[in-house]
Amino acid sequence: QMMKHAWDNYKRYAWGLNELKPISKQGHSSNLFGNIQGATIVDALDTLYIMEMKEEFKEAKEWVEKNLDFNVNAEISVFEVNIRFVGGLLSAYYLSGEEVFRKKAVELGEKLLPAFNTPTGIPWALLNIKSGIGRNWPWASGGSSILAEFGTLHLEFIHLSHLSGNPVFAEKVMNIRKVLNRLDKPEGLYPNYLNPSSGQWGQHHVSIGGLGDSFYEYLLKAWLMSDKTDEEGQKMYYDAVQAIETHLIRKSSGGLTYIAEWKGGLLEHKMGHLTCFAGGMFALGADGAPSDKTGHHIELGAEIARTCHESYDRTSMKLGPEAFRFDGGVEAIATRQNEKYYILRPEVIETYMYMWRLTHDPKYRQWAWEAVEALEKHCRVDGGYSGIRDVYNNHESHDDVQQSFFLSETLKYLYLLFSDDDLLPFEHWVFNTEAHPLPILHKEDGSKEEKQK
Ligand code: DMJ
Repeated sequence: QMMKHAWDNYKRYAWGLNELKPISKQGHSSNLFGNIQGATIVDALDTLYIMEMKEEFKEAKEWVEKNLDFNVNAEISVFEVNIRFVGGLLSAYYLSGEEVFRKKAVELGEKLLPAFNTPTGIPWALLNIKSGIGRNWPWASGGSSILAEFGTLHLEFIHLSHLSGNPVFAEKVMNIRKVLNRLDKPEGLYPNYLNPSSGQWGQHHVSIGGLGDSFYEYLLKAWLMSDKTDEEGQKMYYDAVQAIETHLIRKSSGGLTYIAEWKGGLLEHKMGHLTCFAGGMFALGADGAPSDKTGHHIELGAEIARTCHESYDRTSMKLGPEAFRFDGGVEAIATRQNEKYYILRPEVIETYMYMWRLTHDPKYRQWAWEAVEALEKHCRVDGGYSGIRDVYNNHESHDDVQQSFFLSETLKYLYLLFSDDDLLPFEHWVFNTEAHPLPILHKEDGSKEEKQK
């Protein structure tokens, strides 16, 4: 029902545009995608398929066939276009077997390749897909590329090589690891900034939330997606988690475990909503941890889930803020006005989904249901779903954006949480960072496409 409401309103008011403004009932365009259009359609394809919304899937597919066009003069975010568009198309292909999605994914992947034309091969953040000219975000430390951006291409690019027979995609992402493995890491941690020309770190700012997050996620998932043959990814992941535990994970005096940010050796006792995905990541990685650590990683996931639930529970709207702090006498509460918003993000529900699948503790379904009720009460409006400016207020001030990740992630993770475990089982699928399922490339599997069919 929620998906139908979000989709129908997007269709009615913003069809073919990137996102919907549910209050003003018109399209919303984000500069992350340049003038590539249809982000919500491509991001939602697999959710529609999984929810068996067949009519909607068919109209989305027809739009992709006729209108999804990458021959545009557009400067795009390589990371955002990869996780939403390439990821969305790949999943739609693997789920439906429709050739159009494979072709479009490979075509778009080829457009992204010039981003890697830097002295080190660490890609630019921004790329003009017509001219092939790249650059970095002007705000990034010393002209650096961002860890969570160049570190979140791996899963999609391995599949692009697999589906196109062209090894170049895989070579580009494997080279990123080579550069990282040559560098000294402060206390074993990965700074968020790396200069693509010099190959040196920028500011020593480490985060498991924004700017760092999905780099760690993709190390673990690269190993899982390789059917546990990618030992380099495995080692990088578990070594990183060890350093994170030693230097970033702390317990508040009230007993809440949290992941702080690290700035040149000093801790900022703040955790972002984005960081909450890490509960699910730790639990998903528990199985591959050294045998004496398996239970510990599950426990760590459970503790992060509890802390993130508290960040929701301590607001008036029962929806979590963008960031919450553990200093100045507060715990799991946002103290700055500009950190009190909620933009329909998935990470807390994502962690509940992993914890539910891996433990079957009913509290995760209860917590997810609390979030559903809060979404229905505060975010649902006539024209779709909107983010909220201040979750501590008793009255909603809507931000008027229905983010495409609400359809691709938040609603999909909720649906999976209340479905049986054999819907997209973890033995066969990994989810990219936008919740697009990609099949595990099984060792014995010469022709995986055949198997999927
Ligand atoms: C999504 O695009 C992805 O989950 C990404 O990893 C982080 N930001 C949004 C959702 O919050």
